[in-house]
Amino acid sequence: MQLYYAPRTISVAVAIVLEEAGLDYEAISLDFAGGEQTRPAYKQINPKGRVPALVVDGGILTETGALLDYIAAVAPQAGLVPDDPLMAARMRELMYYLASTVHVNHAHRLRGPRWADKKSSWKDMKEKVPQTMTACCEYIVSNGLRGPFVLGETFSLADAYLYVVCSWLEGDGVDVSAFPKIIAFRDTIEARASVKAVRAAGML
Ligand SMILES: N[C@@H](CCC(=O)N[C@@H](CS)C(=O)NCC(=O)O)C(=O)O
Repeated sequence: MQLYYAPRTISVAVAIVLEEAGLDYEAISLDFAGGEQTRPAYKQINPKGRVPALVVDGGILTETGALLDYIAAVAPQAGLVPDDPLMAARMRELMYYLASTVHVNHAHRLRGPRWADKKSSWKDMKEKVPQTMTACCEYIVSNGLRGPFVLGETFSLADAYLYVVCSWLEGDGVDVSAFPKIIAFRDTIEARASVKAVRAAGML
């Protein structure tokens, strides 16, 4: 497999899960500062101009949640999705929330031109990010993160996803000290060999 990624982006969740699954992969870093994700060569890989993209036997996959589910399915021995349907749905409940709400709120800090043309609108959107991301943290600690892992005692796909999102919080202006459960969660995930491996590779 080949993983197209950029350091510290959501694509790193895919690298963490590939490590957890014990699968071989080649990590290909894109130069976001140089706009490599917007160039025609990369748009042939992912027409959306985003990371991650994962080249697998049979095609190219995009969307973080879909990639994580694919990896879990091809490496069932890693036990990354719970067998219990309700717990599996709980895991995806948080993953869909991260994709559809939290990541989108975060993107308002740097990607204002996606939604508005006026610079004053970008400034307004950016200023709102600490508030929206703090509200997301409040929801997550009350309803999404059981502790120590998302689902309680067992690591699952949602932990890798949430971990990368939580690595953005200081940059998004969230007072993380107000969320000791998130600090404890980050410490728990940080200690995993998978995270140490991607950090050593310069992805985090
Ligand atoms: N819904 C997509 C979002 C992917 C996404 O927006 N990735 C960001 C990095 S965190 C990106 O590639 N941004 C590049 C850009 O906006 O130009 C997913 O979950 O995979």
